[in-house]
Amino acid sequence: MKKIFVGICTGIVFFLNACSKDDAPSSAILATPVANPATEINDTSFKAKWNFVSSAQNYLLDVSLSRDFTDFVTNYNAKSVNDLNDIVMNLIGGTQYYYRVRAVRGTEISNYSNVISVITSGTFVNADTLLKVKAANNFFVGAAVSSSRLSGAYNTLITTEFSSITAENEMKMETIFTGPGTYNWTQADAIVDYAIANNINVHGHALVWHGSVPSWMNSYTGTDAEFEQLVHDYITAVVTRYVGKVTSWDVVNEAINDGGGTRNTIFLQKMGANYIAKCFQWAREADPNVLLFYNDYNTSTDISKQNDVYALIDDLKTNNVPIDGVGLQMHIKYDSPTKQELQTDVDKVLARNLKLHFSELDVRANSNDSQVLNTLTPERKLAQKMKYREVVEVYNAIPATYKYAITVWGMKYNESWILNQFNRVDWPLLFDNSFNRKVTHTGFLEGLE
Ligand code: 9MR
Repeated sequence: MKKIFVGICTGIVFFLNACSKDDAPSSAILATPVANPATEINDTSFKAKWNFVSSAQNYLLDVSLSRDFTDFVTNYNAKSVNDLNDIVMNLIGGTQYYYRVRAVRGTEISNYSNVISVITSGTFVNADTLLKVKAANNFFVGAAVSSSRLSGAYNTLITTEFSSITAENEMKMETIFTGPGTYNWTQADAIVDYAIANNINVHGHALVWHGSVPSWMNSYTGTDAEFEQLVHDYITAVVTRYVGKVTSWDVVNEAINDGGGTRNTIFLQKMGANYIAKCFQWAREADPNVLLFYNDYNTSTDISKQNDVYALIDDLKTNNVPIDGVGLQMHIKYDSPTKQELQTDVDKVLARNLKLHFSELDVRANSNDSQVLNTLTPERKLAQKMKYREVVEVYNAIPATYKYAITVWGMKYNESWILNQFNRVDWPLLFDNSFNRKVTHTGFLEGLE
């Protein structure tokens, strides 16, 4: 009896197996392709690219003028392509396009890939949506850049959206000052030359900052007078090299502590309390026309720090130290500072008859003291957008004579220092990882209305 039962069960399992084999697909599920940023972008064409999908026979490429693919470029509504790229032609110069791709195997069609944004070179049709155009000639709209990110889609974005650049790192002491009397100009020159070739302003960052002291200087064993001479020679060499090419410099960066008080840097220790004034003076001697800024962060919310920053600036002015402006870095959060806090801070700069630079703008959607998000919720996204808008509104409303630039601290989300600093995901900039404009960009534009 038991044997008969086992036999029947085995028969059933065999039967089921046989059925399922007949019904099963002949191979694995067709994977979704990954689209890559366009290359060879020019006025009327670009090369759309994507990754290989195993066992795909061809691909279907969509190219559209709208992100939701409601209006296709002629012949690009599921254009069949047998390669992993396609040169999309007969386009309009300076125009935003989007593409996506699907893989095909027989009658099977995969899901859509990610969407890639690309702007053809030339004059943008919808110029009013470009940051620098919208800001007219009232002030520069800047971006922090690096010498390795000046071509391809970076180049397209920089040259279409921005009128100014700042080296995020490569014009700092740690990069340039390789030893006593020796300098590495390679990256700094590349950035400045790029700006000149593209008619873009350069803001220099930063001559003296405790956060970028070369290790050989930190362990310097010479006298204090020799150390001071090194700093003098450094400032003179850097400013002199870029006379007529760099419009402005952050001369001293972050000299005041969080919570107030003079920051105890190597410069303070070796050169004394007067080091800040000396650095400004040396920069002025090297270039009589360059704009000289003091640059710092968190001054809108840390009121003790705010007081000490403006006390420092008052002291410089009282002593006729050449200072032209203040950089408020603006590494801020979706919910802080408030517009009023920001306005109060800004008014303190204007009251001192100094130019204002929002010099390192980014807006964290994850703030330290709130619940951390792993995906950006619609509510948080809106709050972040509104903070961008407020910041730009405040800046745009100041009198023209005080305006200089708003500089955004990077281009794409995934390249922001914020992600490393806080070791979590965030979306602090204007473009996503594929160079697509985000609502933060819209917030910036709305602030310019
Ligand atoms: O964004 C910069 C990051 O890539 C560097 O690792 C870091 C150290 O050089 O500096 C960051 O930029 C800072 C800027 O130079 C001064 N203000 C604070 C910025 C963020 O730390």
